[in-house]
Amino acid sequence: MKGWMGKFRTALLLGSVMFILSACGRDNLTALVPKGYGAEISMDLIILTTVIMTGVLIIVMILFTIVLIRFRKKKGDPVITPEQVEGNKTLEAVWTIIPIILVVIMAVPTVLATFHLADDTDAADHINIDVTGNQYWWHYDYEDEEISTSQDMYIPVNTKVYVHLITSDVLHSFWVPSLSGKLDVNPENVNTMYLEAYEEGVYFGKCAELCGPSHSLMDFKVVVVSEEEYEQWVADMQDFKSDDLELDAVAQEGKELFDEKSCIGCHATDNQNYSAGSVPIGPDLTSFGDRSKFAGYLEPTKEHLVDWIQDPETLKPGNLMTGSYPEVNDEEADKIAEYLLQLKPSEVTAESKEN
Ligand code: HEC
Ligand SMILES: [Cu+2]
Repeated sequence: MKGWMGKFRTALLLGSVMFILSACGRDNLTALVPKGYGAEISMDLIILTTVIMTGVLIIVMILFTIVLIRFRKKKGDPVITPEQVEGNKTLEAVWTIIPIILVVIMAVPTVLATFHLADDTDAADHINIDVTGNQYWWHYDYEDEEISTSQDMYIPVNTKVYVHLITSDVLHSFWVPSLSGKLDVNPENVNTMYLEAYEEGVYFGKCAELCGPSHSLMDFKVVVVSEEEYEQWVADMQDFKSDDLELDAVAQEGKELFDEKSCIGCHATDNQNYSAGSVPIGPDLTSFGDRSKFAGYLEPTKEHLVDWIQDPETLKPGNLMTGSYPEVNDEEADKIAEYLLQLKPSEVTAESKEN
């Protein structure tokens, strides 16, 4: 009785965990609902392998059940030793060749797709973004457009966008599950792949390589906008000058404090074009007021921002901003926050695309 109860409890526990976890999948954060070319190809491969593996499982289970039922020893049957088939050449050949064929059926399309998605021969005709992974944030340099931004990446819909990945520190991995497969971000060699999104919207990106204590907070967004919106966004970013902003007195003080507290040493607030290989020490804040999230996961509210400026360590352990600037009191943090939230170069924002 006790054993039975134990099993029942385990089943109940596993069942509820499955039920709860099944609600964890987020729209635009799942490879199982592809919204882009690379993700679609991955999905086809997932289906192919799942069908083959399920087929094998079903066939084996059917044969197993038949054998169990047909060749059972019934009451009164004599005890016999069944015919031994060890070393039977035909059997050995069959169960070696069939799996090899199955593996080939799965491997050939997988390898072809891998090369196909890594083919960058037409990159010069498309948008090219140099992506740098940093502990624990992402930076983007748009090559031809000569603009830079961090955390939220803007791309046009139904267009090939090449991303050239490199890291400034440790290994990371760039993954936007709904749009494409993941690709390692290494310190020396640039890895290239492309994104092609089919629908406008905000897609969730993740760092998929354990890179330190705040690895799980190294999230980013890909904001997919229409062709016209993209052009608008690029033009807005190119034209933006934080000195041209009409700031009220509080924000103006915030801007001055941003200099005084040496924030400016690590954060750009005007569109910069970083020469290849030289990336800023901290996220580019040119379009900070348009962010969907900051520090990877925080809602861009004034309260969060004040907390962040005063104590980033608690919010993101191990981040590289902690302890690098003089103390900022409540009032000062408030002013700086006021200023940063007004850095809004464009009407085209993640917010306008959120579904
Ligand atoms: C030593 C360089 C350095 C200094 C100085 C510095 N920061 Fe940072 N800051 C960083 C780094 C690195 C990050 C990225 C942290 C992360 O997300 O892991 C960051 C993140 C931020 C972010 C979030 C950006 C985003 O979009 O995710 C804000 C806002 C910010 N810093 C404001 C400030 C302010 C205000 C000051 C001055 C009081 C300051 N920083 C001083 C390096 C610095
Ligand atoms: Cu990472």
